[in-house]
Amino acid sequence: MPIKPLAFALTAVLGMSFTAPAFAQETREFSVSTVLSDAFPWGQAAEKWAELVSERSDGRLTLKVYPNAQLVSGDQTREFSAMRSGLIDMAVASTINWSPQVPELNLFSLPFLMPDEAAIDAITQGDTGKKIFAAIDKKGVMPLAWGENGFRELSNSKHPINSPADVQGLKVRVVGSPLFLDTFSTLGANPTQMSWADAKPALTTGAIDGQENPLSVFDVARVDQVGQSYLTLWHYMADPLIFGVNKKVWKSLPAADRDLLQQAAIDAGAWEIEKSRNELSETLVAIKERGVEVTELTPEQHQAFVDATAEVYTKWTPRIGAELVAEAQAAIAAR
Ligand code: X2X
Repeated sequence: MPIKPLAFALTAVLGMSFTAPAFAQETREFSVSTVLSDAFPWGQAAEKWAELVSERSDGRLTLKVYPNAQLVSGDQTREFSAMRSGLIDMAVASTINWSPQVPELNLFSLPFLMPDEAAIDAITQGDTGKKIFAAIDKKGVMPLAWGENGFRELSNSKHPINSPADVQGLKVRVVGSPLFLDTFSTLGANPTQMSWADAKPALTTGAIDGQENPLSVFDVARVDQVGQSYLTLWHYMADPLIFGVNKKVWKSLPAADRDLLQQAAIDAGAWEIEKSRNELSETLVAIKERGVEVTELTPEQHQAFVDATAEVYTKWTPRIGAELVAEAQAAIAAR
């Protein structure tokens, strides 16, 4: 009988709204999308967020983490759109994966913009970071806090890379924004865009020669086991992580829960940034111990890469916003 469940549902709804204010009692579960699992700092950031939210809400709010971009069938560049439309409630996401929908996020992918960790912080923790959050907000997702995937280093199966000439003709897997195609094409490589889910099989079969990812990803995903024997520490860019919430979900939350969620994201992000930075040197030792040949560039070798990729700025600065790029450069210079 259809009447019964309906009557039951109405009683439940009315009962709930009459017995107590909704914000005090309502138990809610939200989905959180990540690309990498909790074997990686990235997934750990999301789990930490979930843990803090559960603790601080006495179990009233649950964040359920769905790793491996499974909520978008592995297609990580669709995550932002899926969040905006409400298919995903929340995410801890790389700036790279959201950059197709939020052009300002390409800022972080400009080659050699950020020489060190202090430069990342100068952007994310300053006015530029606020402007970037405003751009995300304007595109339909509520940004709450920053985390970090890390400086992305270049690996390949063919030979050590010391100079742009060594990159010539290499088939390199890149992700996300077309900016990466420009960076690698400018260097004379043969870049191919594909998701992380497709990257490891392509490395295994030799369909591609190289990839770029932070040391933590190279290490945990055992990229050395799929023939990537050469790793160059060129620090050409770093992708921060962003904790974000679907706008409808955000608006549905009482102010106290919004504060709780945001503070937990800020705390989880700060925890993860510190942890992943602290683990870097140990990770590098582990990678070297597995026999990977690690190349550290001299200042002159590094500069050759900076010079060779300069034209990426010409094309991408107007797309990102000339003012935003200039402001980021000034913040970095003043760090
Ligand atoms: O796909 C990648 O390379 C990864 C896991 O680093 C991102 O999602 C940006």
